Amino acid sequence: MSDCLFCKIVSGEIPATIAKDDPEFVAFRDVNPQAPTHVLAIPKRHVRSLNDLDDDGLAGRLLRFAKGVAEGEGLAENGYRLVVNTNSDGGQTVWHLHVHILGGRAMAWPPG
Ligand code: DGP
Repeated sequence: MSDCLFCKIVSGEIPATIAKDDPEFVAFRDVNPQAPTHVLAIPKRHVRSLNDLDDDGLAGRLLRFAKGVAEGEGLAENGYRLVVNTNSDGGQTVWHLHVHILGGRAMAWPPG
């Protein structure tokens, strides 16, 4: 989608620090990290939000990809948190489905 920030990262038009890449998904470091490790995993195909996701297979593969990112970042043993902010109350600010992968410190609960 031409005016989507994350589609521009997928196309290389906007630079990002890539953590993991495969034909269907890419993961890159969040520009405003909220934890020692903060990576965003996205489908390369434009999906506006989790509310717009109609592909069960993609959902499963995205989670598996995110798990692989966490393993690659060395987070698997101590643990990590996946977050999918959805629409305004969820705090979504970029309108391309993304999974936050946060780790490197203990996470608080409940989230803010
Ligand atoms: P959310 O609020 O869940 O929609 O998260 C959007 C995240 O995207 C937020 O943590 C900051 C990050 N972000 C916004 N613009 C850029 C950018 O240009 N590059 C990178 N790497 N991350 C960005």
